[in-house]
Amino acid sequence: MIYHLLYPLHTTISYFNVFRYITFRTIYASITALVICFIVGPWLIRKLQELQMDQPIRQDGPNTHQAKKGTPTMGGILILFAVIVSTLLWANLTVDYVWLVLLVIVGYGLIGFVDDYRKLTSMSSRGISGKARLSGEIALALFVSLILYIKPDFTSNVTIPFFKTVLPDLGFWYVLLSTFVIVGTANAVNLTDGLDGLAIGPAITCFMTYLLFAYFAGNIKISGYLQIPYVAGTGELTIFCGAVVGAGIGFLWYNAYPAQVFMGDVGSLSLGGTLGTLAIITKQEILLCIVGGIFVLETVSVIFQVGWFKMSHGQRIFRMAPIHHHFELKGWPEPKVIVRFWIVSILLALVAISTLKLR
Ligand code: 57M
Repeated sequence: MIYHLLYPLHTTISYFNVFRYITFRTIYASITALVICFIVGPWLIRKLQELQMDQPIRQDGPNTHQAKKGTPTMGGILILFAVIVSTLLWANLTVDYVWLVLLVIVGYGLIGFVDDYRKLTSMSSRGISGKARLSGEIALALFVSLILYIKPDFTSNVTIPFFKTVLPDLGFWYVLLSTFVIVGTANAVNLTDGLDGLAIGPAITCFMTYLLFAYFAGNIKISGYLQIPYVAGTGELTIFCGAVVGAGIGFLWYNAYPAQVFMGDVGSLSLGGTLGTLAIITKQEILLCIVGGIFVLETVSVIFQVGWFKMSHGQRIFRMAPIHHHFELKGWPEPKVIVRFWIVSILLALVAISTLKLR
């Protein structure tokens, strides 16, 4: 909105020329989202408590989690509200990619909200059926992937990290890859969100990384210099990523150990689905495995645990999956697990960014 209202006035008020710059609008999108969280956060937490939106704590988890009884969930509503308002204020709304990521964050947020609400009304940690949730996730991801596939200026080539000239064209198979990336990332973030700040920390580093990738991919000079695919219009996703980073930091203010609120599936599914969509639009699909390595590690730990548990008729690889519970049961205090996962996430983001030059 601000871009459309104030930039055209730069001919009379020269200062307003600043609104054309993506960097300026990204910074203020972050600040706006952060301030919204500080203003709305306390009210929302009180509201969730009044409505008794308390997270059901499972009995079969680490005993330390029983102390979390009474913590409200669905704090992801705060993240979504801050991101949507800040993006609508600061982004150039004529760019279709902006509406695409807003569609994903709202769509996956709604799926997560229904799941959270069902858990709370049935007072169990089971929500809507796994099949129903997965069907909704796949349907939305497929719709977004098809829109990208039919866009004339969007290619079905996949970027292979470390190889600048290897850009295999998957054709229609790209739609399936894209759907898998979006749904997979949504569920990986969902699995990771099992300790205070454990999901939002790596999400902040991931969105900061894709903020850079979106800026590079949308700038014809920088993308040419780095020899990465130029995707016209992704520069505006820098503003969206800035809003997510600001909202994530704002949410972390309340979700930091000991958490006053959990994000709920409304937060984890929407953040993950949007991160997957950004990886597709910026043509850095495979690199997401490095940037989001913490989410990959958590998901792989579950796959191996459940797979081996079934194959060995009850034996476990980890003390408990996902792997953050394994370290808890090894005696690591919760804050130590969380901060060490954050550190690994920052290292992975730096390595991923470095691959743009190591090609
Ligand atoms: C998502 N949800 C947290 C909160 C958050 C197949 C199996 C691995 C699935 C997995 C599972 O159910 N995952 C669901 C993780 C839950 O957090 C809520 O869910 C939202 C995210 N979707 O926003 O609303 C609990 O996590 C804790 N939490 C915090 N701080 C936070 O900021 O402490 C969350 C956010 C909350 C709270 O205790 O209640 C979750 O863990 O369920 N299942 C598991 O992860 C379970 N693992 C398991 O069953 N392992 C078995 C299997 C694999 C064979 C094994 O290894 O033997 C663990 N989770 C729980 N109890 N709660 C262990 C059992």
